[in-house]
Amino acid sequence: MAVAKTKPAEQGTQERRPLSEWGPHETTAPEFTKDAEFQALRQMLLIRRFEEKAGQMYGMGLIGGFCHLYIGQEAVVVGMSMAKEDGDQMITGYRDHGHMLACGMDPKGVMAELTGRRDGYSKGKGGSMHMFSLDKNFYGGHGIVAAQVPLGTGLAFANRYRGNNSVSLTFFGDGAANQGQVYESFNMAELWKLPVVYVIENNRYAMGTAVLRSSAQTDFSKRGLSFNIPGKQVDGMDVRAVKAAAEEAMAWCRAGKGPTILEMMTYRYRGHSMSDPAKYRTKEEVDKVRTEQDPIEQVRHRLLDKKWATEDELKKIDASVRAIVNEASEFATHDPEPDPSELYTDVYR
Ligand SMILES: Cc1ncc(C[n+]2csc(CCOP(=O)(O)OP(=O)(O)O)c2C)c(N)n1
Ligand SMILES: [Mg+2]
Repeated sequence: MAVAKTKPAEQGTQERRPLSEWGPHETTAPEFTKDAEFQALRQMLLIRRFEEKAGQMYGMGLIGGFCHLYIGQEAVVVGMSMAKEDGDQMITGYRDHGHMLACGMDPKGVMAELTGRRDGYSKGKGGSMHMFSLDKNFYGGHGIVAAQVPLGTGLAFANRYRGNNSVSLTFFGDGAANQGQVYESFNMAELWKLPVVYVIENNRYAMGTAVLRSSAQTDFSKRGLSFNIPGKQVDGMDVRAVKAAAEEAMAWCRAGKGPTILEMMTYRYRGHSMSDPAKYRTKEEVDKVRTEQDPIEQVRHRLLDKKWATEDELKKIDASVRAIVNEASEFATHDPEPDPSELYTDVYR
């Protein structure tokens, strides 16, 4: 038997698709109507500005604990939510503020939870990774990598059982995709034809580990093949491509054909969390994605090119979004902390 001459980590970087070839299978996306472009712009801007503000507030010591920003990945959750129907659920991991906002949760309540205040979604006791809204069909917010995958599969089981025609949108990362419970979930979901779209947000890194160093099969859209679950790679930086793929996947689920996988090729601009100096990648790599693929810039350019908006109108939209975010941060810094008696409520044994 031949003996490997290189260390496992080095082997992992060889014979794999180099980063320069990184990209989705399909690169064309159907056009958006003018209304859809504006809707996508507003929603993505809300997430971007909210996250920038959360980053600043964290730096000022107003937010404590874990805080994982979604900046760069906005097109994924916004495109998915544009295809959503009333009753469809969303569930994700800890990089979750964008999902909450896309579900229509109140930015004030999300920000107040980040600052640990009493009007936060979990009464200030949960923080960044632990918020829920039954009202908006958002099921968290989970700090344990991949824990949301069986839970999201369970939501789909409930939909099937109740015959309500709703779909569970279950989001997780490229790192989470290597977890065992993901494959147990895939098996049951296909066996019982559960209406779940597994959205793998492939942002190329799991903490400081690049996908190419950690994953034997880096095409995550193929991860369901042995269970007969169809998958597709999607340009997760183009909100139009995301919405189109989401519609197709959700129609499949609603037709009773079972689960599907969408691998979103995306990128996070910030570190894994606020404490990550991101030394495992170059500034050039980040700058290249920002300048060539930014999801918000893509929409802005199309609106200007088609003369659907002027620079001035776009600035006004940005200002109105900033005003919503400023109002949320004002609220979150003036809202009182929870009463100490809250220490003894919502505790289960
Ligand atoms: C079961 C478990 N193992 C390890 C961790 C530590 N951890 C937190 S995030 C993370 C990386 C996950 O990366 P990915 O799934 O790609 O999501 P991303 O952070 O890129 O959004 C790890 C290993 C954890 N929270 N839970
Ligand atoms: Mg990742």
